[in-house]
Amino acid sequence: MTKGMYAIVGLGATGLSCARFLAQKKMPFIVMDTRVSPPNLDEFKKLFPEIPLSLGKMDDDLLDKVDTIILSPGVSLQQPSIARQLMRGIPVIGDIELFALGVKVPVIAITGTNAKSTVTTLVGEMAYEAGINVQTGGNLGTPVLNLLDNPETELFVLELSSFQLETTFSLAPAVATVLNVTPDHMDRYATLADYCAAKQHIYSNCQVAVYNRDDALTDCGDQYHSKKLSFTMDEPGENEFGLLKKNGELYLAFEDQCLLPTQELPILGRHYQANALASLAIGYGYGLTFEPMLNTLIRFKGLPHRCQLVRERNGVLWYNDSKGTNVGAALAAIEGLGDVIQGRLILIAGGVGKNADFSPLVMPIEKYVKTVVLIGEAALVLAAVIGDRVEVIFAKTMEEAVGVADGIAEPGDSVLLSPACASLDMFNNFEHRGQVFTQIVQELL
Ligand code: UMA
Repeated sequence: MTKGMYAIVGLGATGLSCARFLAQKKMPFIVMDTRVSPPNLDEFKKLFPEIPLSLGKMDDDLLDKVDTIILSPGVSLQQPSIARQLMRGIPVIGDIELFALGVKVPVIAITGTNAKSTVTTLVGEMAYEAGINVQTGGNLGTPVLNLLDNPETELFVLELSSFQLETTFSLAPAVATVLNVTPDHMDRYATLADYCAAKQHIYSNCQVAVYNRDDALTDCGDQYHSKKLSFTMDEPGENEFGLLKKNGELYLAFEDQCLLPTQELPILGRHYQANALASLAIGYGYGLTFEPMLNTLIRFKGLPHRCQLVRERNGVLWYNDSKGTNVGAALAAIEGLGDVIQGRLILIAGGVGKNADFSPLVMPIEKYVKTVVLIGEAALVLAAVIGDRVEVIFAKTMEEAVGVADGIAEPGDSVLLSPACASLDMFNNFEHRGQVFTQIVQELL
């Protein structure tokens, strides 16, 4: 086999972007996917009819012949065939590493268990408002290698997952942040410490590290010698963004300087205040001025499927938080909304449980939720954890779940889809789950 041969493992969005990138650079490669029919098969065959393709399993004989593996984030480094190549000393890198080796302009890198898509989008919009030619992408949806083509770009703002960070070595972000760490993907990590270490890897080689003072797992200590900024939901200290009370009003603040009354934020809830503070800290760390950042915060309407208000009907608000794919995200949504609505919540939850410990949900459910409607594979596990603290009702489909919630909700209540689980047992992905929910809710008479 040709020297310098790459194997792209995975033919999802990442794999296809890597194939395009290597082909453009005239680097030799083969492609492998354990699925018989991966999502981009037809497009790949059309674009690269000559490239060898191995489907349906990991082909160890083929992997033995390549010099570098480019691993898609959905495949674990512990997958036996990949672990075997690592033992043989074969480099295993990801698309972010290829990007890092090619990128010529600054990068802001954002990770965290939750809120990373919202904060990535906010920081991107803040930079745009400040007149910078900026592109956002990564785990957010657009593979990073698809962003590299535009020579006008002055700044990249990337959402990075722990999976992507595990195969990244050369990225040197201008600003890096871990927004929060709560258990997720426990089917991929042996311990929370492993998951946290993968996330903290984002700080290596960064110039400014932004951490969350309220979450010790986000703090990298002094090991990277970078400048440090932080955010907190408390009063801010030195080099810190936080909340300050002045004349009875609560403000987003930097050190002792009040910046914006929280009342002027268009999205309700403490979780959004935290996102706003994190985004301000990141933007400030990059050198943005306050004016464009605050303008962005005032007009930002939020992302689809993240605590998105879908409909108000007969005094009941319906929220789609389908992106709540883990316990921490559902917790933020329940507490964030529970604190500000008049009545109680009816929570629709369940799906693929990913071996999660659901017990942190129990207290907020008891405090804010009237009834939990459970769907999907994890329904029984969730029901066992909730016990008889609140009413629990099982539903087989989203349609049934919405119908049940509709029958229970009274004026002032809110219905929240925040599953605390992945969607793949009943839907194509979290977007599909959110779309199905939204459509059913909008069709309610
Ligand atoms: N898969 C196989 N066999 C293979 C390759 C993949 O079974 O040989 C499976 C994986 O186990 C996974 C699915 O295929 O269930 C998709 O994996 P992938 O690596 O091909 O995914 P991509 O389509 O390349 O999408 C990835 C990210 N997905 C994952 O990390 C699982 C997308 O994040 C990201 O937007 C995209 O790259 C572009 O960067 C999604 C995600 O769910 C939103 N991320 C997780 C999260 O946010 O919690 C980490």
